[in-house]
Amino acid sequence: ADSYDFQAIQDRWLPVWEELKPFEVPNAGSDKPKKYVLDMFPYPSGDLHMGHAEAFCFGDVLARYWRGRGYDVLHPIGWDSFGLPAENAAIKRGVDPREWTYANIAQQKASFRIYAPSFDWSRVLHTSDPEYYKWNQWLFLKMYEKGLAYRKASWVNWDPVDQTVLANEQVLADGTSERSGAVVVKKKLTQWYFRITDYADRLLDDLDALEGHWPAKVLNMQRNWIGRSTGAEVEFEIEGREAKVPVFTTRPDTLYGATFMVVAPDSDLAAELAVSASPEARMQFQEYLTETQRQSEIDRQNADRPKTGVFLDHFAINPVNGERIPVWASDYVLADYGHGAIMAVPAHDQRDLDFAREFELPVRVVVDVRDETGESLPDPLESGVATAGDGVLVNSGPLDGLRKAEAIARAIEVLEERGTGRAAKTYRLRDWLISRQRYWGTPIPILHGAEEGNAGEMRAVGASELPVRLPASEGLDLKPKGSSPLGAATEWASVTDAAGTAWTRDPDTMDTFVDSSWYYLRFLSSQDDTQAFDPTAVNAWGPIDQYAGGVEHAILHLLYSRFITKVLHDLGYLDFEEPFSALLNQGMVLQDGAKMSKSKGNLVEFASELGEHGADALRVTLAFAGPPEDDIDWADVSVQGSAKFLARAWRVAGDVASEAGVDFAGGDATLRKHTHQLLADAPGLIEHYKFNVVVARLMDQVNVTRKAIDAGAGAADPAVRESAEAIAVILSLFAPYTAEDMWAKLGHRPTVALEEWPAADPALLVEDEVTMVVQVNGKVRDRLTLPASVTEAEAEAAARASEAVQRAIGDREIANVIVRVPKIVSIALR
Ligand code: ANZ
Repeated sequence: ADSYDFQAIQDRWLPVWEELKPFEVPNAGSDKPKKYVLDMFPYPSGDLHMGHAEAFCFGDVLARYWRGRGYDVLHPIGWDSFGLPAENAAIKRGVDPREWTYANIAQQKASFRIYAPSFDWSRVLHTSDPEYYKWNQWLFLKMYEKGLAYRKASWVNWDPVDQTVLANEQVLADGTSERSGAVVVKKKLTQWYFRITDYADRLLDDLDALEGHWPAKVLNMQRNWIGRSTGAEVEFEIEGREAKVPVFTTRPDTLYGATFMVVAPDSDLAAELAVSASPEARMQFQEYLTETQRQSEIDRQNADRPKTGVFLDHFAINPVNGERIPVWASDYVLADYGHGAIMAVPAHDQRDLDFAREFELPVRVVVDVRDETGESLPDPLESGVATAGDGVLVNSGPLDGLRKAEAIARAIEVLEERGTGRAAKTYRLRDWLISRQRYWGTPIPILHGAEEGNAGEMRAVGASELPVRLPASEGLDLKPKGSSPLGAATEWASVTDAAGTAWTRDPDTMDTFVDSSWYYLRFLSSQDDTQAFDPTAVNAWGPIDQYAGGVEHAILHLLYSRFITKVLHDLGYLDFEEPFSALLNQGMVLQDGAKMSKSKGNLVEFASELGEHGADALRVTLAFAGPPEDDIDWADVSVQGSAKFLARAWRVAGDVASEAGVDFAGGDATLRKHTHQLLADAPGLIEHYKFNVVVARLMDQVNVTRKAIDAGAGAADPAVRESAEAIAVILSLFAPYTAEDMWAKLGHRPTVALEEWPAADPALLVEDEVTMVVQVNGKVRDRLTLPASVTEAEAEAAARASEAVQRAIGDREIANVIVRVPKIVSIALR
């Protein structure tokens, strides 16, 4: 017998598949139902690595599965090919980012070719192609028209190493840059934003429908990121200032206990109040502001830090009791949350209490909070502990005697009656900062006035003038310096319109998360130069039925895609409002418990593993290592073990001695039952991502079949063929080459990948059994083991036939029988 040789098998089938192109599906599809299965597209930073191998293996298992279940499956691939790493690598190596990027794409494509995920290659896209980013610009202009793209000057997160702004999402919890690791500082710049905050409620509320379809962890991360708080907006008058100042509070019930106000030092209000403060107060404020700007956002939110602040030399009027309260500035109040100013209630808010104790400001209890014994909690001023819990309102005029929740509602009514406040919500979510001062991205299609007559004016580039092409990098200094390298491309930047007026192009490029926020739509029309996507095709295939990718994208990419999908829905292009109906987050591939990296010297090279073991053994190893959500330690797996299993499976197919098309009915019953149980269980297991269990079941099936050949039925038994065919079909999800070769050995034509799964015959399945209790006059007399599918009549008959039951009945007459299948039969006697 010939021996299993993965290389020969790969060489045999790759050209056949490339000829057949079995995974290309037309937009129109066929009359089959449709599934759109997508893996998060790769970033071309070098060759594929083990993380890619894993992610693309799992996505491919699902794509192949749905094909086998009779669906038309769209499973495209593209490259997320703009972005900082390409540019930084290019600067380091002195090469053109374009060349570097496309060379890496070519290398990844070559690896994918061997690894053989079932992609529809006809739809391939690269976001750095003008044919793609033209539509990024189109999207930007749509957003601009709708007022969803706007420019404002604000404090931004600045990465001093990469010399670029970062979205909040790109700043890690320790205040460093996700990209460079540098400590992020604040800088005031005029930037482009997308108004994602307009969609905060929908982005939050629509998560509920994804429950059970997305990992719970991701849903929670999204919810926390949006961070909706409900409460009230209260307007405070400030003496000597015309306009009132709103504050956001979750506790309007505590208004009578507001004994001072605190303003964020870096807010416009603080700056304005400082101007009309005494010279001394103004100076102190200036110093304090400088100090504040050195603090990271994380430090400012650390409640344990000693409180600092300065008096702003102004007083506010509490709208409910007319009390005059001092206005302070302190860094624990953030400029960009709520209204950047708070009413401080030291008795019931710990940060306010710490501040009041530091600066000897009054503390007034307005909620009587008690312990379990009914004793009032000690006075916060003395104990140093603010009382935040539920209680009864005191010292609060019309709110006295109410409990917290009632008092919140009543306080809002009082404010509304007086016109000094209202119910309000606030969010942690900020608008999406999309401009970057870097070269390798989509140019923003906006022109700025460049002569006296149009200075300060902005104009959108006309749709017919798109794309605004990125100029060649030659001659541009790509090194980060705080302003975009494109500003120096003067020939590119200067535009004269038809009327002879001079304009200059916006030099910034777009955050690459714009590119990836809608790419899944472009796969339906990747070659179409007349529209971003074909709405008919997109609505026929979308939303994505199955999305797969890393949990590192739990917030940024998924939130932005959800937002842009909702915008495109509102613009009338999409029928659906959520892009990803189901999400699988795969774990990481580790080595000796640590993340693989070149610097740690523990990198397992995908290319060398692929060369040594072949695609199938790698894929089976990844699928078998554990639940796909868990991390895989490459030190603990056995690729050789997978290869041995594949060889065993392959030999079973080679040994089959019956003809293709033989009637399975007369085959060995035990083996047939085993095969049909596998066919019955595999779909549920795959749909619940239990790939490792399915591989284990395949291993078991191979062993059982081998035994039947050697010891029992023999190679000519039809049940052996039936099993081998089932193995080939299911194995094709994990080991497409081996399965294809088995399929050919079994006398079939390629490709097994399009073969529909044989149906499990219910008659051959071991039925689930249940225990049914039989009672006579309320006493349990017997327990019967019956099939779970038992009918009422069958259950009653079985109960009456029981000897124990007959003994209990004796010669008395039956008055009534109640049957609740499959649990209980209750017999009442006269
Ligand atoms: C008065 C009050 C009394 C408050 C009380 C709390 C307890 P979350 O839940 O995070 O939304 N706050 C409002 N804007 C702020 C800002 N820009 N920087 C720092 N703190 C701010 O918190 C809302 C509460 O945080 C608000 O309710 C406000 O303090 C404070 F017994 O108002 B509260």
